[in-house]
Amino acid sequence: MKKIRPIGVAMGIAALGILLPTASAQAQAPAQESVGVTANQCATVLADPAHRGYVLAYDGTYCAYSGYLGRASGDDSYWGNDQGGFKGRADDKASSVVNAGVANGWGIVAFYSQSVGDGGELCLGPGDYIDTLATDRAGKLQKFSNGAPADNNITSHYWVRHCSSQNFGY
Ligand SMILES: [Ca+2]
Ligand SMILES: [Ca+2]
Repeated sequence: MKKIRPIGVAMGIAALGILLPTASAQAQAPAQESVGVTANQCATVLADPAHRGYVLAYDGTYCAYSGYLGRASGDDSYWGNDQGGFKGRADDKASSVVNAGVANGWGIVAFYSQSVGDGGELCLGPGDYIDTLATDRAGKLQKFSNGAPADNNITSHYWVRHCSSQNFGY
């Protein structure tokens, strides 16, 4: 006898839920922000159709949006001036990069430690990203082909068919 009453109450709540679909949808929305945890945004950036054909760079690791430095569908011979997709404040700042280019024969991005393709080279294939330029996946210092550290050191980039140094990120 006592079980009948709770069932009746539950049915009443279910009926109310049908009348309040928006409240139900809000309750199901997942929480996107995690306090104290740095989310890796690089894969999200790569998957965004709006970025297709571009190379993007971020001041912080994991492509944190707050550190967005710019993007370019063409070459940029000097990230330290106001020409091209990367402006002056982008020079020697990048700590994560995304190659959202297409594999059309010129889909590799070659980053250089100095302007106009001078200095060491670090390549990144299309559809790939480096979320931490400071270290490779083994935790070792990630470098340009000339041994210079890659983090906070990119100064120019070119789209290339082949990576002449074969020094790919990670
Ligand atoms: Ca940085
Ligand atoms: Ca540099």
